[in-house]
Amino acid sequence: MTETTRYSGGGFVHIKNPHLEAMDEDVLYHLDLGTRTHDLPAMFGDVKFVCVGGSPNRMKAFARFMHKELGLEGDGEDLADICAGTDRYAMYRVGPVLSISHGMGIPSVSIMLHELIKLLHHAKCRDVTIIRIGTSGGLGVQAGSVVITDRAVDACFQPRFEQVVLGDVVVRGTDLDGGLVEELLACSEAIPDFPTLVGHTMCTYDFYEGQGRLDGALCSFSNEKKLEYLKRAHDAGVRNIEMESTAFAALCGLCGLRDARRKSWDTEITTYPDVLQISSKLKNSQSMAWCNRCNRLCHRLIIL
Ligand code: R2B
Repeated sequence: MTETTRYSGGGFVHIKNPHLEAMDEDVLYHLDLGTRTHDLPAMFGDVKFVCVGGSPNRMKAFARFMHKELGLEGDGEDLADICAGTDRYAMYRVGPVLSISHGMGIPSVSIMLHELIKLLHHAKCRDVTIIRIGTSGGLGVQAGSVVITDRAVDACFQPRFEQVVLGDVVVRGTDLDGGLVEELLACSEAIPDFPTLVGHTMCTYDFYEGQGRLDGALCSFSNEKKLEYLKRAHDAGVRNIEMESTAFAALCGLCGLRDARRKSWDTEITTYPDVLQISSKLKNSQSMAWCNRCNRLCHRLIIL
């Protein structure tokens, strides 16, 4: 089964679940939020940018950085974790920006995205831009490169996200916004010491065997087979490997996070091994980069 429907609803975030309307209350269990317990429109109604990434600490650091960049009052050191009542995910709000961790892998990012998308819907947010940022393994690219994902593909190099629903395999598309890819690439031209390229991102269900690693607890293939697979991936246009992109692209696309005016971005920006590049089109036209090795900002570029 392939679902190709796309919503285009005036910038609102859509949920594709007829059951929700009949429910008195929607509890966002893993975010420790709910429609009865929290005034979601008041808390989140003016959110315009959502940045999601794997690690809670990194997303906290990103929120602090955003606090400074936006010139908000205070030093940003005491930002509260909105999801503090649960230790599943961490969420910080800084002006129009939400910074949220999603953990590792498709199941974790998928749970977070279901609840985040419902949150944005209940809060009546409009024209929301969502960007996944994170580390990934580069394939045939210089270490430290930024890969702007033009296509999220599965481990068979197909642009699809497969999920078993009630015993059937449901296949969803993983389209990303080509206009945004070009825009981000153009931005990268201002930073010659920071290699940036466009390529396909391969999403796997496993970090070890699933990504051709020889050092897991199990390994069922030879080094030659590994190299042959990685070469096939490279020939298919894959330039980096991670564990969330297909679910991210499918869920965001289906729920209208790219609206009819194409304002929203669900492009991934990933890099390996030490630099996390975080770019966001903010009101001051700024973007930023975080160095995982020294745990501080070490690059900066200007977004068009
Ligand atoms: C990149 O890094 C993590 C695995 O180390 C995983 O979340 C990913 O996609």
